[in-house]
Amino acid sequence: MKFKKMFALMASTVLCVGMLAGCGGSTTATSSAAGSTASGSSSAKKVIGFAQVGAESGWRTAETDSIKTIPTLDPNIDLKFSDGQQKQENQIKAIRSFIAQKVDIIALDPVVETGWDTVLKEAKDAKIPVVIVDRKVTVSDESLYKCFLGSDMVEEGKKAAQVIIDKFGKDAQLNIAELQGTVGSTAMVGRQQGFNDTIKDCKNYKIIKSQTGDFTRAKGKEVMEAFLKSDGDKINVLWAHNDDMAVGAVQAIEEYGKKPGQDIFIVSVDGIKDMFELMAAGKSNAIIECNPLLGPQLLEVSKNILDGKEVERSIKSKESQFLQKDAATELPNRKY
Ligand code: GYE
Repeated sequence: MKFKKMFALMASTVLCVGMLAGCGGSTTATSSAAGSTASGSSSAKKVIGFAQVGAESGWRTAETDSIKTIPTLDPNIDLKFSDGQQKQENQIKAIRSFIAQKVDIIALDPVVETGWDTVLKEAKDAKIPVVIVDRKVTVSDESLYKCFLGSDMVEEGKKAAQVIIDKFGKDAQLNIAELQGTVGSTAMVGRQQGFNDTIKDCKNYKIIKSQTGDFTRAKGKEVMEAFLKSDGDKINVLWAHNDDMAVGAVQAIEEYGKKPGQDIFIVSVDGIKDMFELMAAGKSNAIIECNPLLGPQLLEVSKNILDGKEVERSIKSKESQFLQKDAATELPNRKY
C-alpha cells in the first residue's frame, strides 16, 4: 500500500515536471561546462536568455541547434533557453523569468510582431539589453531593443515572385495557391508583401487560394488538400512561405494524383535538406534561402553589447537562392 502511494506520488511529480517543461513557460539552462550555474550571480560568466518561438519547422530546429552552440563557442557565456511553443504568452513569461534571473542579455525571436511593448519596457527598466532575432517587433518606442539580427523577409518574397516571373513571363495566365506562415509574424507579413508587390504588374497572375498553414508540415498538407479539393485543376503554382508547408503540400499533391514540380510549379523559402531532396527528385522548383544558423552572429553581437561597443541597428544574415538544376550539387553542402 505504502509503496503504491509513494509510486503514485513519484509518478505525479514526474508528470508535473514534464508538463511544466512542456508548457514553454519554464526556462532551461544549457551550458557547455558541466556544473555551471548559469545564474549570472556568483559565476563570472555572462548569461544570454533566449526566448524561442517554438519547434514548428526544420528551420526552427536548425536555429535552436545553432543558438545552443553559443556556450561551446565561448566558455565565458552561458545560455538560458525557452521554447514558447508558438505562443506569445509563453514567450512573455520567459522574458519575465529572464528578468527575474538577472540575465545579461535577452534575445527574443518573436512569434508575432506586435504586443511586446510592456514586457520590453520591463526589460529596459531592469537595464537588460534586448536583441531581436529572426522576426521583427513593432513597438512604439524603438529604444526598447538594441538591435535586430536576421533576414529580410520582404526580399525573400520578392525573390520567390521573381523566380515565377522568370519561368513563366509577366504575361502568363497563372493561378497561384499561397500557403501563408503564422499570421502576424514577420516571416509571413514580409514574404507576402514582397511577393505581392513584385507580381502586381502581372495582370494575369491570380492568387486564387491563400490560407495559413502556420509554418508546419501537417497544416501545410491539410490546407493544400482543401485547396486541391476545391480548385485542384486550376492551380498552376504553389507559393509556400516555408519549406515545411511545401513538403506537406507535395504529399497532398501526390495523393491527389498530380505531379508536384511538373503539374504544379512550387517555390518555397528556407532551404532545409528535406526540401532540397524533393527538389533534387524534381518535385519542387525553387528554394529561397533563409539562414537559421544565427548562433555565432548572436554571440558576436551580444559580446559587443556587453563590451559597451556600438552595434548596428539591423544586422543581416547571409543567404542565397537555388533552382531545381542546382539541387543535387547543393544537397551535400546543406547544414540544416
Ligand atoms: O521561414 C519558418 C519558421 O521566422 C524565418 O519561421 C522564420 C520562419 C521560417 O517556422 O520555417
